[in-house]
Parts: sequence; structure tokens; C-alpha cells
Amino acid sequence: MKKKDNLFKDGNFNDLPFSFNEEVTEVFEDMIDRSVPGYESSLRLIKDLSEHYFQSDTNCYDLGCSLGASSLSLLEGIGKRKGQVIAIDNSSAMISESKIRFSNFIKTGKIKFLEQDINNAQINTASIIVINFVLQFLETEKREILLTKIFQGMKEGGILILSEKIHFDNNLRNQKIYRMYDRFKLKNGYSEMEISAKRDSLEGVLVTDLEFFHVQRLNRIGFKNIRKVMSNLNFITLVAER
Ligand code: GEK
Repeated sequence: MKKKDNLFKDGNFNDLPFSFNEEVTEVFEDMIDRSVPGYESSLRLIKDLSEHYFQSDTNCYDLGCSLGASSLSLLEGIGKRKGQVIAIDNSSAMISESKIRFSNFIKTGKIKFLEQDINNAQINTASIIVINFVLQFLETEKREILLTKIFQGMKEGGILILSEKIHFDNNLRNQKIYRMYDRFKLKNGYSEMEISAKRDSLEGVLVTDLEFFHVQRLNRIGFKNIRKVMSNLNFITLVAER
């Protein structure tokens, strides 16, 4: 069973700003389920899209893999076809735990986990690249550099699956959606105080872009057929083809 996220209860989280340390790793699955609307659907989408777009004998990347939930969707999507999932995260707690959970898959060579900053990742012969709620944690000026490297490491016909939290260019819309997002978290059992403590701790750590900005940047890099395949409140998933 998933361990309950009580990190911000009673203001007992003293590790500011937010980081993906051992404490967070222990409750991560509960945290992301209760904090990201559409998270489960994003995992199903990754499986369905990789079933269709995976090209035999290529690599799939899960950049910012946390505990490997998207990696598992990739493995399920690839099935028996020849290829490898390369799952990367710079949190040693996340990578150590993933290596334990996926030990059987690791033995078969179907997946490898790397503890690495994704800004330094080598991307080669890729047909599917997943960045599921991670670009938002990178310094803004590094985002285009990484996406360009990804584009260059992709095979023709390959896809990038990019999920992100976003904001809107209209204050009223932002306020309305943020209120709805707070209600989503309240319904999922977080208190007003936990919501506000988490928001403070993420200040400057999670920095969102506009949807329009994401699309414009992918276009500029050369991606084609860029489309939004999912949207839940202020969270979206885009697919872009090489
Ligand atoms: C999922 N994709 O379950 N290099 C490597 N990893 C990073 C970096 C970086 N520069 N910055 C952040 N991370 C997952 C969920 S969680 C999303 C991704 C969330 C990692 C960080 O350590 C964490 O594990 C992950 O990105 C973000 O589909 O918590 O909102």
C-alpha cells in the first residue's frame, strides 16, 4: 500500500525549499496521485502511445523518472519488441528505490536507471521520450537546450510526450483555475495549511510556462504535429513528433 503523504501536516516539513529527498521518495506515489490531476491518465497515455509509436531496436527515455511509473508504462507499451528504456533522475533516493523495484526488468536488460541530471543526459536512437511533469523543475534557460538535444537524439517518426503544470496569460483565469486546483487537493484530503505550506516550499523550484510558450518552443526546435492530448485544470500533456 502507498504510504500516506503527511509531510506538510502541522507544518512539520522543515526542508525548504522542496527537494526530492528520502522523505519525499517514501510518500511520493501518494503525493503525486493526490496532487496532479490526470496523473493516472498520463500513465495510460504513455502506454497507449508507446504501443503505437515505438520502433523496434530503439531506445525510450523517461527523463525525471522518480519511481519509474512512466517507465513501467513504456515497458508495457513496448511489450516483447526489442529495445531499452533508459530512466534518469538526479534524486539518489528515487533511483535507489527504483533499482530495487525494477530489479527483475533490469536483469533482462529491458531497462536501466541512471542517477544523473537530465541536462547532462545523452539521447541516442530514441523513438519515445517521456518528460512527465519534470521540465517545470529545470532552470528556464536550460529547457530549450534540453528539448533541442532530445530532438537531435530522436529517430524520424519518434515522439516526445511532455506533461506539465502550466499557467494562463489571463489573471482571472489563473485565479479561477487555482481555486479549482486547491479544491481538488482539499477533496483529496490535504488541509488548507498543507496546501499553502507546499505552495511556499515549491516557490522558485517549480516554475510553470504558458501552454502557448511550450508549443512555440517545440515548433522553433523543429518538432511537428504538436498536439495537446490531455488537459486537466492547469496540467496538460503535449505530444510532438520528430
Ligand atoms: C512520473 N515522471 O511518475 N535531472 C533529473 N531529474 C530531475 C531534475 C533534473 N535536473 N529535476 C527534477 N528531477 C514521474 C514524475 S516528478 C513530478 C516526475 C512531481 C526529477 C525529480 O528528482 C523528481 O523525481 C522528478 O523529476 C519530478 O511520471 O513531483 O511533480
